[in-house]
Amino acid sequence: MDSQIIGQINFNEVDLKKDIQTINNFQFSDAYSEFRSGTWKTCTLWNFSGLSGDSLLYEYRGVPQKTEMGMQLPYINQIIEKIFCTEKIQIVRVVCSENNGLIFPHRDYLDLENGFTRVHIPLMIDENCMNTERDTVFSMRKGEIWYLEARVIHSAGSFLGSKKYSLVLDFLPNTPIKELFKDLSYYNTNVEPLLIERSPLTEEELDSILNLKHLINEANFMDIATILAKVPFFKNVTNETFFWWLNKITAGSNNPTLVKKAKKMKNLFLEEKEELYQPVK
Ligand code: YCP
Ligand code: CO
Repeated sequence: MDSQIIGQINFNEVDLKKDIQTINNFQFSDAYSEFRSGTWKTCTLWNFSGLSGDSLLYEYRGVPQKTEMGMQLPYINQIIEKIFCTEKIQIVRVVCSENNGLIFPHRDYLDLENGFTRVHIPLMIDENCMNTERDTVFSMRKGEIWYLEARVIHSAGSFLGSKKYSLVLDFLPNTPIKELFKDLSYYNTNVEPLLIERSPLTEEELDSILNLKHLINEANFMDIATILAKVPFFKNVTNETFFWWLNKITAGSNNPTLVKKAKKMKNLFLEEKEELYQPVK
């Protein structure tokens, strides 16, 4: 796995709770909704413009401004400013997922020139919130500081009744991990990640998946894509199998519209073309 734990924070629970209560009342953005199923949403705390509505990612030169929402979270700002080299930060967001919400397997920064160095810090989470990276599944724990290797295929979901708030910091591209930290006492690469064991995919399960070609239509396409995207969290298959299955199922459906939809999805998630995004400048 290329993502790794790079540090740990012991939160002041009282102060964190106050900020989380504030976040609960935020109006989250629907940016990148093409990549999600169910509830997966973001709110932008720091960015180039200082405008909360400026919620798509883009590279810029200069220092980040706190948005209206960012300014309302004193404890989270204090933590970021104490631990990290803020001059290397470009964007800070909170990502929320709940109600079995998920982000489909994808690679990030495809629409950007260099991308970012991405750090995740879960603020509220439990072990039913999981991430995949290729053929590995893991759960981040509260307060862990993770380097997320977003350039390789990954996905995430919050299952059963679980809800996640994760602080996502995008630093300048190619920043060596140690150089993200202002206070190196938070840097620690010796914490074992919580890896999730999965059961093997049986023949019957695979047959059931491929037999969805008989059922798939334009009305249930996204539902079936959602079912497929959830399999790698629980069954021992690589997350990239999602694209292989969707291709096989749509090809077997004899509906060219569905084949096209599947191709479009793969193109957007793995091989993005520039014109699909119009970043706010
Ligand atoms: C992000 N990038 O970095 C989004 C998530 C895929 C594109 C969905 O938040
Ligand atoms: Co991503």
